[in-house]
Amino acid sequence: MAIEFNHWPEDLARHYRARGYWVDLPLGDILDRHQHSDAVALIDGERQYRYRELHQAVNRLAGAFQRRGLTTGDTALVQLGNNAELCITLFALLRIGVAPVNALFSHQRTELDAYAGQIEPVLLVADRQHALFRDDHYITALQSRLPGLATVALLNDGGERDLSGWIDEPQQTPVNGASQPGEVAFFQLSGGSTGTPKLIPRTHNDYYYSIRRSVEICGFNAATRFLCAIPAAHNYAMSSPGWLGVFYGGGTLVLAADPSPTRCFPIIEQQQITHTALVPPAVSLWLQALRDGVQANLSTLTLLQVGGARLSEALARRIPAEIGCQLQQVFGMAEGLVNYTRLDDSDEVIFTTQGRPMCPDDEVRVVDEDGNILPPGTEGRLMTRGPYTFRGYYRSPEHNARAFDREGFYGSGDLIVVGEDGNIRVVGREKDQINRGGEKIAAEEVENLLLRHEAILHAALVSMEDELMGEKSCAFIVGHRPLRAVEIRRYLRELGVAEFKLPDRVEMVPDLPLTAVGKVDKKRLRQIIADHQLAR
Ligand code: J2J
Repeated sequence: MAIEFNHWPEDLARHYRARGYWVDLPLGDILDRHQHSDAVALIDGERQYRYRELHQAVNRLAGAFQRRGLTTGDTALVQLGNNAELCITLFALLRIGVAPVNALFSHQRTELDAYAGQIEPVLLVADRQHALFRDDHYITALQSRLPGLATVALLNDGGERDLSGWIDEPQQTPVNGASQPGEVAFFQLSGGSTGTPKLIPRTHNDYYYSIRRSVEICGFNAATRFLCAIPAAHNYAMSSPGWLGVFYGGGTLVLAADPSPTRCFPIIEQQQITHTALVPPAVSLWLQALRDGVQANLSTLTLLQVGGARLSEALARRIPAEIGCQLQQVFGMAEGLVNYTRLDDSDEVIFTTQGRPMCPDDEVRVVDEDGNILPPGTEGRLMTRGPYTFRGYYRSPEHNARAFDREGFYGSGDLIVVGEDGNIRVVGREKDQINRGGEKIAAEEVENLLLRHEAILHAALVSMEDELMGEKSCAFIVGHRPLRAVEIRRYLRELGVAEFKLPDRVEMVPDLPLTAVGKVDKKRLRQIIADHQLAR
């Protein structure tokens, strides 16, 4: 059975096909088109896969999954870090029509519970090296709640459920069963602004277009040697153009565990990396390392993409000057719309804007609070629809009613200004989210967890400025007794929540300021914390 999702209206779907955006090929085609190639597709530490080998590994794992009963229309919860197995698993699932949620490696019990509860997976793929999977407690707990979760594969397990063992199983069955190109290929994770993390169904057609067009704009080809050091399961790393874009173009993907200069500089030199993608805090660390005189030959690097959070103009200008490569700003979202500065744009555009939509049929509107379209050059809310922008979160009709307007435009919660040349500047945000150096925190999700603490009466999470991360989080708390930040962080850690969501600072207050309509006045709270920071 096909996975349910909100379809595009017929007339738009017809238009997207007529314009050649939707080509009705499954995403597995990205590898199939290189299946006879001896070029190196993937380098993960000491391991190296040629396209031919990668394709075979994918087929073997797809067969192993199929023999264990997985079939078209099933769903899977996958949590793997930046390694070859993540790529192999994704393609194997695509081959047999199983739609995964690719959780980030930083996610813990709370996040995985929320995703599993929504998709009711029949398969779990995880890594023994992740704290949650060091023993079987969490797996057993998940299975008792989700009786359909019959199949478990574990990286670094060594036993019968060992993922690498499954990848090595000789293929005995012909594999087939990819879902239809118009159907859901997998779920992406929303940065979120609500209590429960939302899932974004992405179809083969829409996602494949976003990859092909990204490859074209960013100039990826067989000579591209792309370093992926940001979380590979993130939409940015997968599709802008990311590692799927590298494979589409026939280039080489080099994986790294994290974007630190100590990790990445030697890899860039040894692997002759030509392209990579970072978030702004990583750029700061790279520039600092170079200023500190860290010896590194980065001369092969031609393009550095930066996205996920606001990049200051000052930092942007330092990139070509100090790293010696071109900068490309990327303003994207897992929900769809991706904007790029173009390789032949002027310095002015590249340093001061977040680029423009990649597709001529991306419709972007800037509206006021009531949804009225604003004149060009005015700051307002971003609304968008297009051939690769989703039409609804998975099983979330109420939230969708708020997130979309009547014409199917999605409101990203970003405040933007569109210049005369069409380039966008992201100037703020009206969603209740903290962007911690590209990692998104839904304030309500953390507040709900805080409210479960016996000594907490009220809680509000807001952003505060941070030189390196751009933003960090501060929790304002009304409690029965004074609570220290360490205590609160420990409490949340024990509940099982990604480390980046733990409040960086805690302020105990007698009460929370309210707006005229009785909502917590977060603007006031942000001001209070800004004043505190100034006073220090
Ligand atoms: C300011 N804010 C930005 C930017 C994203 C490519 C690149 C990034 C993402 C991503 C992605 C920004 N300047 N350059 O999926 O394919 C903020 C906005 C946006 C939100 C989306 C991709 N680039 N942002 O970051 O789903 O607020 O996707 O709405 O994680 O990040 O977050 P996410």
